[in-house]
Amino acid sequence: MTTLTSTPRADGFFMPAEWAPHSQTWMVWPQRPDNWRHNGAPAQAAFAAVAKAIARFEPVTVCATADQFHAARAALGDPRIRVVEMSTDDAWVRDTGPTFVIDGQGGLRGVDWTFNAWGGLDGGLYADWRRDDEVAQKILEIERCDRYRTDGFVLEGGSIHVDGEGTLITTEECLLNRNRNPHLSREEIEAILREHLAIDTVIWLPHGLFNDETDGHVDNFCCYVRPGEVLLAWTDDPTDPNHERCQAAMAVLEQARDARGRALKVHKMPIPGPLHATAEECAGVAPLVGSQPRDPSIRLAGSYVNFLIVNGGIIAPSFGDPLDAEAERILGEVFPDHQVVMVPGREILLGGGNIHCITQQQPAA
Ligand code: KQY
Repeated sequence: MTTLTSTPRADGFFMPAEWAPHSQTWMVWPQRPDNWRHNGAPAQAAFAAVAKAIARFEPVTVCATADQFHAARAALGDPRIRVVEMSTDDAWVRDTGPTFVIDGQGGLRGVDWTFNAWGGLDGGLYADWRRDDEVAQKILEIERCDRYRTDGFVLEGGSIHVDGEGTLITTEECLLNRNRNPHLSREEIEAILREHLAIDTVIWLPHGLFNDETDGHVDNFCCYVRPGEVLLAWTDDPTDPNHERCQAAMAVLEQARDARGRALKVHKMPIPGPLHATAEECAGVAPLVGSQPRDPSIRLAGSYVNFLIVNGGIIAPSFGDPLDAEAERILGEVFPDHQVVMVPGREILLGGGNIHCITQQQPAA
């Protein structure tokens, strides 16, 4: 397939909102033993449950390494789930996969951002990440989509959300982090986002959720639910380290105007927990030099905002927390035309993310 030297905007392509119709969702099968306990077995069961929940609404493709192809096929069962062989470093296709762009006339292409494992050698989460940096290209080859490659511009899909009407929301903690694009100013980063996603306005939240190992991805903290309305992770507890982050985000959102000149309506979503891994859960991980530390003292960045919108459904994590029912109620309220399906997310959280992080929607062309 062709690697294009123009930009999506110049060619009339844009990133649609997540609620626009999908042709399928992509996932990657987890197996990395320094991130997933017991060589990934409990995470594989959790990912399979997510894939099966999504498959009730739209087709799913799961990429698995040669080692795991047959195990994944057997565990996933459902014929609406396609399994393809692909070499990868880990399983976060939100961040390693392409950001699909459409032109509204049947055209579908992909943006292949440079991936550096959330910070490269300056706080990144593993080395090396070369196979993960190739995931977007491989997915685009499979789908016969032309590709825009941003050599020299690092970005992960989980660090952005769009409303499909010209506005993007992100965090300074991630996009302005010195371990992503230290050679670029805020204005230069905005210019690249405008060109590659065809957005006009960027809303910068100061931070993401406390202890998020991605350096504050917005998809674990705040998302659009429709144009002009966002859902923000929230705590009223002043002793919670997230309190200041929530207040700072609210201050920005209350002042913001989107690309259409609208003020935003902000819905609040309580933060579960505080959640921590148990000693037993940590003991199942096989650390390498440079792996993320896993320890019960470290608060996990659990969030109900880390859900995926699919055709007619919302696939959201539950945590066995007393707030699970409230989260399901709020999601039902803000998405009255979708069926909310809660899927256990603790095992995914132990690896550092959740359902939105392990999925990548492919919009219908
Ligand atoms: O949450 C994500 N988008 C990725 C998390 C990566 C965690 C690796 N341990």
